[in-house]
Amino acid sequence: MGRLTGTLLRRGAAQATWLVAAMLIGMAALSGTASAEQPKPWELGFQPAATPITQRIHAFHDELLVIIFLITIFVLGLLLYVIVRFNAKRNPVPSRTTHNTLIEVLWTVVPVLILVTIAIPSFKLMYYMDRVPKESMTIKVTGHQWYWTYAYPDNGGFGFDSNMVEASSLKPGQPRILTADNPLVIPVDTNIRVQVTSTDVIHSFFIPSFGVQEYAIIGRLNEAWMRVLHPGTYYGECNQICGVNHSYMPIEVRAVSKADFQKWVVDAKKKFAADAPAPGPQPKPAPDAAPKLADADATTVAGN
Ligand SMILES: [Cu+2]
Repeated sequence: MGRLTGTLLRRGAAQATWLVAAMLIGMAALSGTASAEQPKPWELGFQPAATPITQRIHAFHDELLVIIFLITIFVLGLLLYVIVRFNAKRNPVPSRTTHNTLIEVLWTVVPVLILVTIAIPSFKLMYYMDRVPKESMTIKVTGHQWYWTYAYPDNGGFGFDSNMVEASSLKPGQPRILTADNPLVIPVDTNIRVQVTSTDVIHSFFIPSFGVQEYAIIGRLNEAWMRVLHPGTYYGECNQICGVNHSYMPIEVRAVSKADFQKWVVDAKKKFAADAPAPGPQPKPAPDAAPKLADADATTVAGN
């Protein structure tokens, strides 16, 4: 009986070793291919970090993983020890011990110390994410049901809407539900202040590879910041349930070199000048345009 159990245990251990090895190889293969900045099928872990904030978030996550691993192993060890050492067969007459001051102090103080060790880097990271260090430009993001508006107040004050590209209109290589008709274009290596607000319900501006997630709340101006390290296309989504088309308001960000960004600004100003005005206070309409607006309003009111 003992020999049979031993054989079974050994076989189980061998199988478990193989399973763990296969999982590790699979994880290594997947992490090797996950080089882009968008979700991938069967992806494990985070999207690669694209900003200093995300790098710090990932480092903090890895630290926590070590702490969690050590705690789990310790608790598992204790459980196994108790199961083996204090089972009914070995202890026909159980001990009636109920209190041990030293152990009680230890299991209160040690977790407190662990939490403090976690809290210090956690708060440091929160404050780092909260304040933009010496920003060089601002972008205003406005959430709507169900699209985003991006405005560039210190680059000429132009703005534009960014809508999802329907699956039937996608070009090869464009990801479904993540591609936008007018992506948010930003320069790399620039501290960008992102102001986020909304006009209807609560949305959330979320770009995983930037470590940016900011609520878009009506009547409030929330703030985040980002500095993208490498040029590329990055994807995010609204991640606050905001209505029936919540999953169809993607965020596509194109990070380009500073020179390319300046070129894009010149083109974008012309391209979007003819479109609807950007959100925020608008210059007064020219005198010749005013009667037209008044007429339109009067018609609408009369029609109602
Ligand atoms: Cu939304």
